Amino acid sequence: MIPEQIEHLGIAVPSIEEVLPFYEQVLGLKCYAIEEVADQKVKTAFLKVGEVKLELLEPTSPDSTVAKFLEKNGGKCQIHHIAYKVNDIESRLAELKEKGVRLIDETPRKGAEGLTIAFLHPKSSAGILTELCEKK
Ligand code: CMX
Repeated sequence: MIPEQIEHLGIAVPSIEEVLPFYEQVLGLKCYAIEEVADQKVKTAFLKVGEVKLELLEPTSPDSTVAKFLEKNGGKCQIHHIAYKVNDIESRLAELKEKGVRLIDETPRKGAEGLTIAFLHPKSSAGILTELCEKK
């Protein structure tokens, strides 16, 4: 499987509002979308750096996986996942499964920005939560 490019970096943050001034006023990036992903219990904010996006992830509930992740890391902002752009995500997942990679999503699902996504378990992806994304 050769990913086409990094689609986005997911960064867990306790509060989007508190960190946005760094990205917008210091780095000069522009937040072009804020979206709530209800089934993941997160609010997301997107900024573009060239072709790559940053996805700021704020938990909307204490039982969100992102809330758990933040709690485990002392409540500090931290890189949460890397998302790779792929084509034919179903075939990529089948290839990875064949190689013994543990999939969180056996079947792709809809994620933020209408992308079709699937996560690989960090225990099976060198300790970094890894997402595959396809724009269908
Ligand atoms: N990166 C690396 N490791 C992670 C991790 C992350 N983001 N999240 C959890 N882990 C590790 C934990 O540190 C833990 O490791 P140890 O056993 O060595 O302590 C292990 O994975 C299990 O962690 P846990 O706290 O028990 O968490 P869960 O098993 O309940 O969930 C995971 C972990 C990855 C399966 C879950 O977070 C998940 O399903 N993630 C995919 C969906 C997601 O992240 N959604 C939010 C973003 C949505 C979006 O981008 O729109």
